[in-house]
Parts: sequence; C-alpha cells; structure tokens
Amino acid sequence: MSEEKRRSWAEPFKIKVVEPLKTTTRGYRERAIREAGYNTFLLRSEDVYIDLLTDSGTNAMSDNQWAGMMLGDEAYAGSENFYNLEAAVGKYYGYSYLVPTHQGRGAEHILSQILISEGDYIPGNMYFTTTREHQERAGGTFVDVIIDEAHDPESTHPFKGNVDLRKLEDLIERVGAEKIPYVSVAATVNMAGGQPISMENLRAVREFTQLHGIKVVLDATRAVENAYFVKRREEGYADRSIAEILREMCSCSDAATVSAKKDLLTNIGGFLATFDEDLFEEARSLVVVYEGLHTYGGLAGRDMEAMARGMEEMVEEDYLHARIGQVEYVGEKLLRGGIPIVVPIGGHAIFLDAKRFFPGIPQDHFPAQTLAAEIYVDSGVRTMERGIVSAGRDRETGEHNYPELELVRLAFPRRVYTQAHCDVTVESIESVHDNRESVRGLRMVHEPKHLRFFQARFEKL
Ligand code: P70
Repeated sequence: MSEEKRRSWAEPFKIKVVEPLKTTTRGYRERAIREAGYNTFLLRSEDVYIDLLTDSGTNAMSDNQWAGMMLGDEAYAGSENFYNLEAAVGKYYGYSYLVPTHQGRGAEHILSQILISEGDYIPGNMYFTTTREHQERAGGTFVDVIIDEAHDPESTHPFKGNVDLRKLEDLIERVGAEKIPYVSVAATVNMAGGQPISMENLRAVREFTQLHGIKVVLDATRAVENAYFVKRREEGYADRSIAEILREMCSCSDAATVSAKKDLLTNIGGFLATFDEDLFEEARSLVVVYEGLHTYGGLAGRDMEAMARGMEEMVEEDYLHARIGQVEYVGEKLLRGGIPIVVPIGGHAIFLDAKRFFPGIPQDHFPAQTLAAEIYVDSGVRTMERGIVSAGRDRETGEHNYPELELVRLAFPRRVYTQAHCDVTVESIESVHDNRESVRGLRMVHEPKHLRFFQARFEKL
C-alpha cells in the first residue's frame, strides 16, 4: 500500500491521557462469558480488552470539552450551559427549539407520548430497538418502509437507508393518513449496518408526506456521519461543508430526537429539537415529569457544555475522515480475509454476517449471539448481537421475530482505539472464522420482558 494511502485516514489529534487495559487468558475469558450467560452486555468492562460493544457514550472527549466541564453552571434553572447548547443546536442542526434529555431514549419517550395515539402506525426506515419500544408503549405499531436492499447484507446500494416511497404510499392507502402521525427517519440506519439515507430520498419523503399532512421526525443520532456519506457519494454535495449538509437534512424534518452519546463526542446526553412551536410547548411541559426541568432535562450543566463544544468538533472534516476511515480500514481488511460482512461498510461500525459466518447454526440457536461470545473468548474483544435476540418477539403471536439480518456489530468508539487495536480485532475474527466448524449454538435460559437482548442469558448447546 502506498504511503499516501496508508496515511489517508490518520487521526488529526494526539493522545494526552491514557487508560490502562487488563489482558486476560483464554481460560479466564471462558469463565467470564459463561458467568455472563453468554451475553456480552453482562460482562464486566474490566474483563474486556478492546470494547467494541458500542460507540455510544464511549467517545474520548477533547481537551476543549474537558475544559468546558469545569465551567459547568449547576444551577437548577437557567444554566448558562443550556443557553450555549441551545445556540449550538440552532447553529449546527438549525432547529428553533430545544428540549434536553438525559439520553436519546428520553427524547424518544417524550416525542412518542406526545405524537402517538392508540392504534396509530409509525412507518420508519427499519426499526431501532428503543425507538420502536417507545412507539409501541405509546400505542403505535411500527411499519418498516426501508428499501428492500437494506435487508440484503450483500447489496452494495450506496444509500441502503433510503425509504421506499411505494411502501409508504401503500401504508397510507391501507390505514389512512390520519392514523400516521409521523414518519420516523433514521440517519444513518443503525440496524441496517450504519447505512445512510440520501438527501434526494429524504427530500422526496418530505415532499410526499407534506401532501398528506404527515410529519417527519429525524433520528439524528448519527446524522453527521450520514452527512459525510452524502458528501462522498451523492452528486452535487462534494463541495458542500458537513455543517451545511447537516442543516439541509434537518430542514427536511419537523423535529429530531438525538442521542448525544454518538456524533456529539460526549459520554452522556440527548435532546429533542424542533421547528414546531406547539410540539415544543408540549415537550417542554412533559420533560419536567420524566427528565428534569426544561433547562437541564436530566443532565448536569457540565454535560450540556461538553455537548455544545462537541458539536463544533463533530462537523470537522478531518475528524470525520479519520473516524469513518478507521471503520473502513477494519472492514476492508476483513473483506480481504474472506470474512462475510455487511456492505457497503457503514459509518460507525462493521457488521459481521453471522448467517454466512456459521451456516450450520439455525437462527433459533442464535448464531450472532454465539459469534459475539466466541470472539470475546478468543481475544477479549467485546461486540454486540444485532439479530434475532435484538428483534424480540411479535407482540401478537408471541413468536420470535426472525429478522433477515443476523449480525454481530463491532462499533467503534470515537477517538479511542489505535490502528494496532484494529489489527488485533481483525486477527481475532479471522481465527474464530478458521475454527468455525467446531462451534455450536446457544439456548436461551432467561428472557426479560422488555428489550430482552440487554439481560437475556444463554447456555451452550
Ligand atoms: C447503540 C446505542 C442508541 C440509539 C441509536 C439510535 C439510532 C436512538 C438510540 C437511543 C445504545 C443502544 C441502545 C439500544 C440497544 C443497544 C445499544 N444506540 N437511536 O449502541 O439512544 O442510548 O442515548 O438512549 O443508535 O447503538 P440512547
């Protein structure tokens, strides 16, 4: 590989503080994962070497963000940091009104309670676990309207997050526009493999739903990473800044829910933002019931300051180039090693295709859950199941949902791991792949009622 290519995603920062990691033996890890019920969520983090469980809240903050933490105004009402955050949301996302929440699902909860009535339908470009749970708890039914290519791990469509307008139209014809309070549009789509939606498609969704009086709510949790793909892949955007693209995306919506633990380069936080004054009034009134006063929403002043400062950094192109470049580096290496992954390579994570990795393990023996456990035992690298366990059960029949995608996600915390950590990760997955014939599946021995993947327990078959 040429020098130029090798350096192409080099990080625009250096390391100032380090956090030691524990290394363990295979025997130690075999015991640890057994005691954790073969669920990587139930491992102790000190027993993990490289933690790719999630990119959520695991980011390394900058010196400027840490300096801002010392400027926390911890007043109960009217904290200065809230006003800094409000100004930053206006500047980078463009929304007129802001309601902070402790994290993304806090915003989803409030939004769902306000907009959804019993018997409503909420179309979306693939489900997300917490988003769908809140929609259902508010009495709604989620309907998947993502393009078919999104369910095919081998389709190389550049915008697998796109909404299929025909599916949306069919739903409107079937249930009536008055039963559809809003379309839930995620950018990027986590469960599809971190895949982006194109600006063209988002604009088309906006225009189409406006004809029917249906709102658009953006899950803008990873919208900055989506903006990067628009710049790279969509005609007409190569010379536009990430900040401009982000604002244009948000302008196609009525409101957004955001988990600040991703794009914003912080460890905690979230918000609901909107152009709609009535929605804002209701949200500001409801937030005090569940989260906290409308000028802190469950956050400390210092957290809001870190979010405001993180926003300035998240739109920097050098940073995004390194961030997404690191994910690409791992993905390309795995592809060269013959490992089945979802393509195109996503923004925040690599997704291993467990169905192709373990063709002999049937889906109800949990191939992705098995693969995540095997990788941990091999090297101490922690990943996350995104398959049948995550998909839960059908609310009516009580049967497992059988998703097309049976995946293991390697999510990359922002600004945390080095290229050598990436290499160790790839080597470990290759060695599990070499030994794949000897692996059997799992059976579930404990199943929690809500969002079962977090606490379910398994035993080896
Ligand atoms: C992840 C995290 C959180 C998330 C998200 C999108 C597109 C909303 C949220 C909620 C954490 C997670 C959550 C559920 C299951 C597994 C992991 N995603 N929308 O790792 O935000 O966590 O702040 O409440 O990705 O992908 P929050």
